[in-house]
Amino acid sequence: MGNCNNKSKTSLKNLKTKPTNKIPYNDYGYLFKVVMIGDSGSGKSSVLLRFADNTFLDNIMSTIGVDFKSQTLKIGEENIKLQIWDTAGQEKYRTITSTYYRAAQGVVLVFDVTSEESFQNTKKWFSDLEKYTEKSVYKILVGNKADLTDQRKVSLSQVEEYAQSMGVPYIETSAKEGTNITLTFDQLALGMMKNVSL
Ligand SMILES: Nc1nc2c(ncn2[C@@H]2O[C@H](COP(=O)(O)OP(=O)(O)OP(=O)(O)O)[C@@H](O)[C@H]2O)c(=O)[nH]1
Ligand SMILES: [Mg+2]
Repeated sequence: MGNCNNKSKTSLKNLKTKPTNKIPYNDYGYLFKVVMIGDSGSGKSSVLLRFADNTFLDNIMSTIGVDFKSQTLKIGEENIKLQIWDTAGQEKYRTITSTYYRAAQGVVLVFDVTSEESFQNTKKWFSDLEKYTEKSVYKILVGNKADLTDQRKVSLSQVEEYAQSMGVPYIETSAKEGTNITLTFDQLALGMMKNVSL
C-alpha cells in the first residue's frame, strides 16, 4: 500500500488510543479515507462533529452533497490521519455520494435507534457498499441517539444478531452525550490498520 508503513501485525491489539490535534500536518504513519453513510437524520454529521470538534448542535443542517473533515488519532506510537467524507443521506444526492465510496478504506454506517426505518434501510446501504466499495473496506455499524432511551425502536439484541450476520462490529453512540464516539473511530482506525498489514 502506498500510504502506510510496513508495520508488524503483532502489536495492534493492546494499543491504547487517544485523539489529538497536536500532530503536524504530514507527520503521520497512516492516512485513511473514511466515508460516513446512512439515512438522513440518523446523525452522521453529528457523530463527526462530536469526534472532530467535541460539540453538538440540536439544529444542525442536513448535509448537502458531501462534507469533509480530517482528524488525527494516536494509536500507540503511530499517528493515524483520517480523511472523513460525510455524505448526505437524502435520496436525491445518492448518485453524487456513491462516487465517494470507491476510494474509502473505512465506512461508518449510521442508523438511528429510535427509527425502525433507518435500521431496515441499513440493508440497502450494505448492498450499495457491495456494489461500490473495495472488498477490503473496513465497516462499522453505528446505532446513534442511544441517549433517547424512551423513544428507542430497535433492540440491542436485534442489532447485535444482525451485525454478526453481516460480519461487522456494532457500536451504540450518542453524539449528543458524546458516548462511544472516540471508541468508534479508534476501532475503525485499528480495523483499517489491520487490513493494510495483512
Ligand atoms: N438526541 C439526539 N439527537 C441527535 C443525536 N445525533 C444527532 N441528533 C439530532 O438528529 C438530527 C439529525 O442529525 P444530523 O447529524 O444532521 O443527521 P445526518 O445523518 O447528518 O443527516 P443528513 O445530513 O441529512 O444525511 C439533528 O437534529 C441532530 O441534532 C444524538 O446522539 N442524540
Ligand atoms: Mg449530515
